[in-house]
Amino acid sequence: KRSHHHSVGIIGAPFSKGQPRDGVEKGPDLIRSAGLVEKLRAQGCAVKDYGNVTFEEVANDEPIGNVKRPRAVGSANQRLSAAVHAVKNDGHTCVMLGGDHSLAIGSIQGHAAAKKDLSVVWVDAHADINTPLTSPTGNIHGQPMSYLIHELHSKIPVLPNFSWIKPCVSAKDIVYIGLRDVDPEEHHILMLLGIKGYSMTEVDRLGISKVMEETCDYIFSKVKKPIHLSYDIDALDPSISPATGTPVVGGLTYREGIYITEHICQTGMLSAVDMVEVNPKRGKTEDEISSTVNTAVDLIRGCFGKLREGNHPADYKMPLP
Ligand code: Z70
Ligand code: MN
Ligand code: MN
Ligand code: MN
Repeated sequence: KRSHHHSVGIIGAPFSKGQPRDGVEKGPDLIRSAGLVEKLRAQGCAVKDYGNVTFEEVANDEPIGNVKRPRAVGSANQRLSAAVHAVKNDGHTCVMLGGDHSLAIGSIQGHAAAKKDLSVVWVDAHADINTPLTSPTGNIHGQPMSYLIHELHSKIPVLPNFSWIKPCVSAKDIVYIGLRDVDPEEHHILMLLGIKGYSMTEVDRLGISKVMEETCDYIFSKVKKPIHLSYDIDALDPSISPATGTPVVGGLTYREGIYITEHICQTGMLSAVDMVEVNPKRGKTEDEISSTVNTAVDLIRGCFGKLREGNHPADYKMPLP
């Protein structure tokens, strides 16, 4: 199988107000500083960097119930959604660099505005499917899926700056991989809606190759919908990616993490990627930070054709003596 030409549009979202720890807004520029654009070009991608979305300052963003900073999160995601929509309309596979995982609201919404009927592969230690009423923390990065799923629409209260959001994903078009820290209320929602998921237990039981084979059989069982891959760096084990807000032991290995991207790439249906929750301020040493950031870069490279067996250009000519 020949690697095809990838056209990549990168959009940075330096936003942290979906959770309490600062530093995660440094993610986009740090991932760029590790050579993302250059490395993608070196592997044969056409890359356009759209820069970072700018976010408005929101004064008096008081909680609604226990939901923290709803106005800032709603506004930031509305802007991100427009940016992602534009990247998709330009014909690129969109790479959204976060920022915290609340940004999946805008990323998936903007993607869905350009491409009807998406499937979502959510790679994360967490399910991020709390509703505003089930959330134990009020942090919106633990809730983005709840705003996006048709079947949960009736459970979502009105929030300021959230009225532009229209549910755009069906429960049957979602697959989780890497789960190991799921709240009881979230587990109930996953069971109620029959959402497909491979926790770390299933990764252990089946192996990552079977997990990915089954994932793609499942999402392509009716029609081949474009894939939105939402990758939380905390899906990986903290021994590889410690610089993140809520590291959870027992995560994916580097190789399992990369295998997911290689497999999704070879479907030819990858349409948008989120790489979120890289937080340099949570790294205890420079090595912890660079390991986390370089892993994020490698995961994105895996999404766009980099193979561990090696690659070469289709028109490569041997040098002659
Ligand atoms: C918890 C909540 C979460 C990431 C923590 C945690 C959610 N379920 N997501 N870290 N990336 O607050 O809803
Ligand atoms: Mn997450
Ligand atoms: Mn997570
Ligand atoms: Mn490909």
